[in-house]
Amino acid sequence: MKLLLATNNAHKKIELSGILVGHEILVPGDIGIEFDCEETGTSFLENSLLKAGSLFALAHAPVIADDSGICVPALNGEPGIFSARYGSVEGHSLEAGERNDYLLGKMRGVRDRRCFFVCCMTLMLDEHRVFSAQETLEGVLLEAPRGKGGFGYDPVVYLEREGKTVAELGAEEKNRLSHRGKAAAALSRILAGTQ
Ligand code: ITT
Repeated sequence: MKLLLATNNAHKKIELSGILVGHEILVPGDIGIEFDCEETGTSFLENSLLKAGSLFALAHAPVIADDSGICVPALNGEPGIFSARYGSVEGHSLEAGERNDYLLGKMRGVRDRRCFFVCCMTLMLDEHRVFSAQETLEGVLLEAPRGKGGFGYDPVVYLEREGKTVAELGAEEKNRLSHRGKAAAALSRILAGTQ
């Protein structure tokens, strides 16, 4: 099935295309739609529903939306739903590497280094057929980045069982373990049952 992904993040398209094999993942730009959804929700679920609903209103075709981020218990759950703009000040948005430095700066000297990624993914087949799945990936924050793969916070999140950061995983391995991979796998099962 053709699925329109409500994102401007090219990494999400790449990852999702590797997870939802057999489906064609398009982003708004692929079909000439300019998409910019204001993320005014107070949870990953609310923002995911907002993104799905606003793209569906423009495209009137099956849509998938992903709202994701990283939560750090020692920082009271920060950056959470604000992960994409963490550390940015009005008019100046940080690059991913700078954002990682900003997060590690906040964690300097903090012993509880637990963190977890969250992804809430919503599939909107039509206005009345809406499915959401939310998943996590748990890790610990390193003191310095490691690895070149993935995107965003991947180089600073270490997975103890794998003995690697998320940025040191192969693409397939990340998709198997990740918050996004697990949420998409749940929706893929729903898709298989609804076609
Ligand atoms: P769209 O809203 O256009 O989809 P975005 O990047 O702004 O793109 P989000 O609002 O969902 O998306 O913010 C997600 C941020 O959380 C993302 O920019 C990364 O900083 C971080 N993030 C989410 N998933 C991640 C992953 O798998 N690996 C590393 N960082 C991730």
